[in-house]
Amino acid sequence: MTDDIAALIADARSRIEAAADGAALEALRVEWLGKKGRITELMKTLGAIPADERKARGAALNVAKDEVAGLLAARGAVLAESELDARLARERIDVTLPPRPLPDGRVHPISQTIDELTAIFGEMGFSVAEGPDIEDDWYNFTALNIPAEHPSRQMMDTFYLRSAGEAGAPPKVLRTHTSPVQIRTMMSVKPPIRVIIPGRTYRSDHDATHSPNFHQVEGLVIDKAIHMGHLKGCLQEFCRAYFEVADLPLRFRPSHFPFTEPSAEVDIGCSRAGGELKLGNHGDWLEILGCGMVHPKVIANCGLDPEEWQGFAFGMGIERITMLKYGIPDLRTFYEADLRWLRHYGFMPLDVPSMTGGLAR
Ligand code: 2NM
Repeated sequence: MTDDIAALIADARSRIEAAADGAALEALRVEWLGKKGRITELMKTLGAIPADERKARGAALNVAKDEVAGLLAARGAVLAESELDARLARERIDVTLPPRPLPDGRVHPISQTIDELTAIFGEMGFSVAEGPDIEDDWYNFTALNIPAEHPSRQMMDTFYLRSAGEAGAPPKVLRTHTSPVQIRTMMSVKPPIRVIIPGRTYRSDHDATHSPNFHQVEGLVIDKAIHMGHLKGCLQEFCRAYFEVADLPLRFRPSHFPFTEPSAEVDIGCSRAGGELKLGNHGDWLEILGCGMVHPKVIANCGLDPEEWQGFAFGMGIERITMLKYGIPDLRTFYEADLRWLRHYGFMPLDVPSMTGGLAR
């Protein structure tokens, strides 16, 4: 290789290695390899030199061209990497920072409890079902084995709609429990069934401890050979997870509901010493929910064969279990939309309950 070409490459090398950024490098590419670049111009002079020198010089220029192209590419890669490093350093975010607290909005305790119930029962394989607030008499009462003369059907207790029903049909009702959704589920889903139904319910009842609209969660399991052992295990698991007391004792007392047989009411262990309620194994009891084995008539009303399918159901008031867990003393405050109350008892929107490591965080 002739000395002038070797010097050319050395010059290119030192200039390229000193290029500070992509723009400087591109200018060098044009200066050396562009249409009027230094190597290109030398190529153009080949025709004017003697034939015996031309071949060797042409080859040397091609080597120089490849060499310079290689130097440009190598420097380009180095610059791209350091530019990426600089950008990563500049745009660094600390993913361990907690989310910034929002100034105002809070999740209402009722919604929080529904999210918690969904997490606990979700872990046990339950899904969530929903249904209409305005129900047919049949779904709300008849299918549930509640007879025509039953007190819960009285105008005194139930909101009836004046003219929403078809001519001749009984008037529609605001659902008095979420059980009609269990009926709808049994009629539309092929067992096995594991659902919970949290939702708004209505009763014509208004005093310090009753609201005309309140919230319930009911659960339903239908499968082959389901028995009261499953019912007890499931509700014990739920109560201990929800109230976050690992050895919380449960007491099952015989009771009566038209839609279950046998039926039971469930108490959890507590103490009321000193006027302060404490949950746990302290000798006293607090009623918390109702449950039972779904009555064979109810199963048959839904078009299922009670000889083949059995199950259990349960129901509880969401306000009540929320008041117990979070120490909210007055039912009426749930519906007052008082922002000071919500700031005190509400939950952060990103504080979504999950069973990872237990509910307590
Ligand atoms: C309760 C208590 C006991 C219940 C039963 C049913 C159905 F549809 F399966 F028959 N739904 N909900 C039930 C049973 C509800 O609430 C205190």
